[in-house]
Amino acid sequence: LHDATVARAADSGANATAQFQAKQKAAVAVSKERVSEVATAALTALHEVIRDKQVTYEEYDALKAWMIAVGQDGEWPLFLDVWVEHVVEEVANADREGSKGSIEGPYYVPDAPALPARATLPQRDDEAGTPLRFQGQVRAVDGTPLGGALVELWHADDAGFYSQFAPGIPEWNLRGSITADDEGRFWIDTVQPAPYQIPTDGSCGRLIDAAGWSAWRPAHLHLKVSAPGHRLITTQLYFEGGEYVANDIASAVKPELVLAPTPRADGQGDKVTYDFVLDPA
Ligand code: MBD
Ligand code: FE
Repeated sequence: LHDATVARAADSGANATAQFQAKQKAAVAVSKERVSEVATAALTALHEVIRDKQVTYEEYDALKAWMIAVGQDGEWPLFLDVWVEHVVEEVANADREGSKGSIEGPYYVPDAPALPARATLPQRDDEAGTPLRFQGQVRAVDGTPLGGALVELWHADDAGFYSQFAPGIPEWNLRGSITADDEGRFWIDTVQPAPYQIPTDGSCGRLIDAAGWSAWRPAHLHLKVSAPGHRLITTQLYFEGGEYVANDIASAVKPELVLAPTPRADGQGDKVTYDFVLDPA
């Protein structure tokens, strides 16, 4: 099923690079001391791997060729978000008391269409997939409802493709910025996404193939939830019993983030409730 159509790296990888460059226009100010501290530690860790694994000149040249190709394919955002971001997220969110975060990944686009608390995500007339009603409430850690909270939701379609990154999908398909009601509640109608396969025809796919790894992420919803005076949380939600939940290539599943949807009374697909708890800013 999931092999029927495979996103081309040339599309999704390069689009992720362009998208990242558009939002990262200004240089980030980091002190010389900090750059030296982190860069020295990173290089020292790599030197240790070379000693420990007795890396050969052949392997060193293979690495060089591969790193050049990652850039040519535009797959640095994909590579970094799949294999590195989860540890950055772990460090960034270690002190949170509220909901668990997870990685953003390469396919977020800001300013998706604004929608009310009861909304249907933009989708095609014949959008494939089981209808899913995703509902819940946004609260502070002390339980206070956060009226007017913003719930940004984006996810892949029933074939595992993201709008604006795979070709032929309407611009804002399955992307929305939902404003919760006065009690922080929201009811969003969408469709169940499919698992996501890392493009097989690019450099990340070549690494996966060469190492004999799985190329898959479990089906997931991406979210950014925010409210004035509170820390924005970037997270993902998964589906109990779904393929790859236990072996996500991006290491981004946490037990607290696994949903268990149930059939709706009207027989029109599934529903699931998930409440978000935001830390104070
Ligand atoms: C995705 O859909 C994703 O969420 C991540 C983190 C990496 C690659 C594809
Ligand atoms: Fe994703």
